[in-house]
Amino acid sequence: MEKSRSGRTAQSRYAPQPTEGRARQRAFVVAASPEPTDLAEMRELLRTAGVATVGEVVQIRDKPHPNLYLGPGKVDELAPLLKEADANLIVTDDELSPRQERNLEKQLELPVLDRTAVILDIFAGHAHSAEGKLQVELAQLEYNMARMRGLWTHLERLGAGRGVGGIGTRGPGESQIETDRRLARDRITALRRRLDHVRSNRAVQRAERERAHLPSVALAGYTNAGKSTLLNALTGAEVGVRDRLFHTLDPTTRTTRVQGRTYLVTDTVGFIRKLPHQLVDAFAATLEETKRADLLLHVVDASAPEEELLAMTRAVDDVLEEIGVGDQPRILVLNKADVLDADRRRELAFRHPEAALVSALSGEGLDELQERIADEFERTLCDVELLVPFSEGGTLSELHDLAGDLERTETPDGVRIQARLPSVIAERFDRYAVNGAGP
Ligand SMILES: Nc1nc2c(ncn2[C@@H]2O[C@H](COP(=O)(O)OP(=O)(O)OP(=O)(O)O)[C@@H](O)[C@H]2O)c(=O)[nH]1
Ligand SMILES: [Mg+2]
Repeated sequence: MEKSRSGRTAQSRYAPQPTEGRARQRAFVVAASPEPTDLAEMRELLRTAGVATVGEVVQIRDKPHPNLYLGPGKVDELAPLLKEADANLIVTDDELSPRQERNLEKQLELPVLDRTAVILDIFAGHAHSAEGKLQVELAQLEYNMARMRGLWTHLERLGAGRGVGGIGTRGPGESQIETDRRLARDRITALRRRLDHVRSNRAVQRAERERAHLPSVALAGYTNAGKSTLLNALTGAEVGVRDRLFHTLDPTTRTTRVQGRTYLVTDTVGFIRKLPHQLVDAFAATLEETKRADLLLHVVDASAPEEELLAMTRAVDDVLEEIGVGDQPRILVLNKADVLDADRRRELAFRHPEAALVSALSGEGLDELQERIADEFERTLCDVELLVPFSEGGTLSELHDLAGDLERTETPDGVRIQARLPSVIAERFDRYAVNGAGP
């Protein structure tokens, strides 16, 4: 994880030399928080990014210090600790303002990375598809643009001090930053254009699926909750699964059959607390898959302690709200049941009576989950009576897929069909409805 931003050299002057047998990047994690926080998640993010954590400090304060993130006294205390731990990188648990970052770096003479930069770095490493890569680059550029702007205002203020807008106020720094910003803006425009192009391909695929009229389920949840494992278990897909954060970035959709009906399941990017807004924006199209689903499975890692489970659930709910899927029908899926003892199972059943307890790994609870999914769709089922001309063989086979059981009678005018279909889907067959018995 080299620090590289436009307007700076990719290799920081503090860049550590590779040392044998020791982690090359040795991070000291710091947090300013109103209450005691566990930095386990940041350690996990760093592990995913290939960085060792060699020390950590949490300062309890109502708000981060506006100039330094930590209080000045704490920063002084930190200096010897960094030396002792032989840290060559400081990582903060929150996104920093450009000013905080600059001051902290200057004072401690080590490169500083904030939470957003760490997450962006992981995304950059895990992006495989063309769309994924473009989305991550866009998020990174937007993050950097904000930093350049910060620096620019700072220089502008220096200039203004020397005489309002007169000769000598335009330092070389400023024009360099203006050039950088223009380049960054051009690149952002180019990226958006290329993303539009890539996305139109996906829109075509989606249109094909929609033509197939299949009801759809989306898996959403905290990163590492087991969404991809569940997709594989439900549909027999072979999506990559790993014990690391943000392993999946690209959406995958597969079909599965429950009680004779076919439906679609989509697995997509996971969420995290304080998810950088640049990523939410850049991944809007990917998250679209979640928005379009008829039903949401909110997958939670139930092996986490209750308090953390609630925090993760809340973080996911917040992002879902933010992207506009707040009131979609959903089922809470408590995953990783295989590692729970009897006490914890009882507690979960008591605290989350509406949730489905499953293990995507051992298969426990998956039949019940499939039934709950079927029930959700069942609730919206309505009876239809259709007359489909013989020439529309495709429509007939679609109806077989959708309805599972249906009654068909051949008449001289075509096939008469009685079936129960989800109402959203029944509407699409309106034109075949007979005698007002249709939807
Ligand atoms: N014990 C246990 N482990 C599980 C279960 N489901 C998933 N895991 C493990 O949890 C880790 C993460 O699983 P993934 O399916 O990659 O999780 P994800 O939600 O897709 O994660 P991201 O794509 O990174 O957001 C892997 O090591 C899985 O083997 C389960 O039911 N029980
Ligand atoms: Mg995944």
